[in-house]
Amino acid sequence: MKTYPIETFVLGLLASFLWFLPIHSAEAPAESSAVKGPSAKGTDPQIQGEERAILTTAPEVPPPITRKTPTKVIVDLEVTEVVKKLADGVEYLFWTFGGEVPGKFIRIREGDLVEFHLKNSPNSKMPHNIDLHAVTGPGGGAASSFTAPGHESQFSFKALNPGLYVYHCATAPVGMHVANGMYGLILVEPKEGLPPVDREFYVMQGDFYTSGKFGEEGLQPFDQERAVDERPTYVVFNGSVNSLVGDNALQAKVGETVRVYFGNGGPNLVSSFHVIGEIFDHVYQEGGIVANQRQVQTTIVPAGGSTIVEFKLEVPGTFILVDHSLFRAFNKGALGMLKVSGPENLLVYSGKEVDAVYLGSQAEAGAGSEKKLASLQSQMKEAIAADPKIAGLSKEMQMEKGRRVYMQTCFACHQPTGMGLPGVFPPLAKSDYLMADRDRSIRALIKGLSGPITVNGKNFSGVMPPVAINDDQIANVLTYIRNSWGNTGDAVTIDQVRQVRAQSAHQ
Ligand code: HEC
Ligand SMILES: [Cu+2]
Repeated sequence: MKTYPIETFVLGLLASFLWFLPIHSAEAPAESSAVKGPSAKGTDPQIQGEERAILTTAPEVPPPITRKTPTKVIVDLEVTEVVKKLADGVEYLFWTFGGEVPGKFIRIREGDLVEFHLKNSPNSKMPHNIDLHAVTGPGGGAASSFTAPGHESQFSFKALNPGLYVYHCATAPVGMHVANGMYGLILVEPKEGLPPVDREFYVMQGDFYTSGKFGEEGLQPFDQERAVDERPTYVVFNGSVNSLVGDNALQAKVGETVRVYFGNGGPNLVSSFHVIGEIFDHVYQEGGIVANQRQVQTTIVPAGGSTIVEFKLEVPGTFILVDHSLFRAFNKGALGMLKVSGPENLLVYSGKEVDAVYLGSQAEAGAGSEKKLASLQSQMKEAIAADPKIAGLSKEMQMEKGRRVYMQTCFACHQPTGMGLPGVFPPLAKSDYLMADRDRSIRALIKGLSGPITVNGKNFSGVMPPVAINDDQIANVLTYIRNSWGNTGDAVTIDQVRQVRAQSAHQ
């Protein structure tokens, strides 16, 4: 913490120093030296014609390239700094290539000459640039593309090497620009193309560092200390928790072969990419262009790296994409879904999908809850306008928020149904112990609970550790469990939680 202001100062100096360089060179009559080379500009006889790259937003991928000859491809990419959803109720100021995280997917062909136009929105506060790992040249284009807000830079490169490459911002402080979402993928198709498949998807992982804990609501600032310590609050696919869950799930059909272009923006973590219930038929390890592995369960994807996986879908159901470092998947957001429709194949799979169904419904309850909350929020606005008596609605809102806390923090032990596990985790559904004493439950969440207790006539002697949630979340989750699964009770207020916290601090 103490070094933070000094560091900011130094980085600030560095950034303001860099800032001036390109503005001056942009005023010079000639283009910067990086784009002058004969291989990049002008007279390559093989380059025929000119086209504009189709850029797509994840999980979409531009169509395969059918051209048999190299051409000049113009890429237009705008950097914007935008507040968007990081998780339900949580917002973050993302820095983006093209308005979304990850940045636009760029697809070109080996041998193409790329004329890159990087624009930085006039609304941006920071200068930005781009380092494409597909570029052969100093900084991967970074020095030639440094762009102040309201400016545009242009540089060209020849795509010498096929492969799936990460691009990212490389402006100081680089870690922070990447941590704010400045990365994407560029596919350089080999001359002979990639084998045809039925569907292609674009999924990219990234770690995020916020001052507030996971799920803490509101606009969350970037946390430098957590980033340096490599302790992310969020690890997500495609820029937000639940970006590939529920209605946003990837869709495919039985019998199809899918290809996933998977990137890892980092800035810190290495991903153990896995699809629960599937085996990758082919892996193009580290995003190279050779399908060099078969029958892979989990493939490692370095920060600033990528992989291509292909698998055929034999059975219907929901398949869960995860970083198999599992707390990231279940506690930090690195979880997505592929929904496969079509006829059952009982010869391949009997249908007892314990894992898939369990995880699926858990995550879907989260997504459903988000929608309900949005509709309740707008209802509440209307209700306030029409009638000041909003007590009922606000309790319902608390319950929805509480359901989210429950699905993130409590369900693993007490089960999504609130039924607990006999002899191990006591039930919350119709629990006489829970409903008998509100303040005792508040205390249990603040301080933890251990030792023998009796719930509905059954004895439990386990340990519940104190849960890492704030007073608001405690009030909401207790309101939820005290009004679910057959329980009926009052809303628990944040003031009641604060009182108990103050009392127990004196004990
Ligand atoms: C790591 C597992 C675990 C997690 C996570 C957990 N609990 Fe518990 N909980 C327990 C255990 C074990 C007990 C019983 C402790 C004892 O025997 O004294 C318990 C007891 C309780 C009780 C009192 C007993 C009852 O059935 O009424 C309540 C209420 C409760 N938990 C609520 C929650 C809530 C709300 C959350 C999430 C914010 C939560 N728990 C998260 C394990 C857990
Ligand atoms: Cu940047």
